[in-house]
Amino acid sequence: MTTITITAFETSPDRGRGLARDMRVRWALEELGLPYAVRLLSFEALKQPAHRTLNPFGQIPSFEQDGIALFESGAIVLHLARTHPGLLPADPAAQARATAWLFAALSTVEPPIVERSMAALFESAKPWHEERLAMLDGRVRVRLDELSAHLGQREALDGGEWLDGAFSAGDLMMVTVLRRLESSGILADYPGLAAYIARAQARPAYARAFADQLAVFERSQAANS
Ligand code: GTB
Repeated sequence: MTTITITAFETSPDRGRGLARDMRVRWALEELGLPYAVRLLSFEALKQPAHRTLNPFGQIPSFEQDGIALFESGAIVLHLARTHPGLLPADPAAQARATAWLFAALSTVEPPIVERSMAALFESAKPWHEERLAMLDGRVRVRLDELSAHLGQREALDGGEWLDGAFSAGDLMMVTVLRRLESSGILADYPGLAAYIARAQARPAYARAFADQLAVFERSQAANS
């Protein structure tokens, strides 16, 4: 087996907050105990042919190992979880449910959250901004209400702390998606979700992944000062 190589921002616009999508791949690698190398790319390098052969959309993260080259953070995390024990249950039905949660994070919960963050970041000067933000907040809250209710049921049923049984790739993905709301203040209205995120962040693998991506940002700042 050759070394796993992933790509990440040379200087992340999130300033080391671990919100860029290499964080979920780093976290999965740490959960699985897999060593890896990181190729850091500038925004310019992302759009060069060399990187587009790995990711046609010119984005991070990508993954390479033993002739397998992947893009899309969800595909990368799923590949890792399927090929190494630790992030998916062995039982086929439980494995399918954990995979469903990974897709739910990416295709049901993440889109309204990303749309809201984009509006907050780039549309604040528009005359219709407040009205649109309120509408987008409402869409996010529908999903948070539903997710919160699900986690509440899990806890009431058997003290379950995660989306379905043990911590899985589905929880890992959901937590990285929810973290994008940190600066919005919305999570303060969802103590159950805030506690769920905090439980995940208390995992040693999360701490290692977070520290590694933060170190990249800090080095980039030191080099530019
Ligand atoms: N669907 C793809 C996946 O899941 O892998 C999306 C990949 C993606 O959006 N990559 C972004 C990228 O490469 C970085 S993570 N953008 C550069 C480009 O498109 O040119 C998105 C991101 C960026 C910044 C913050 N932030 O500052 O908080 C958060 C998330």
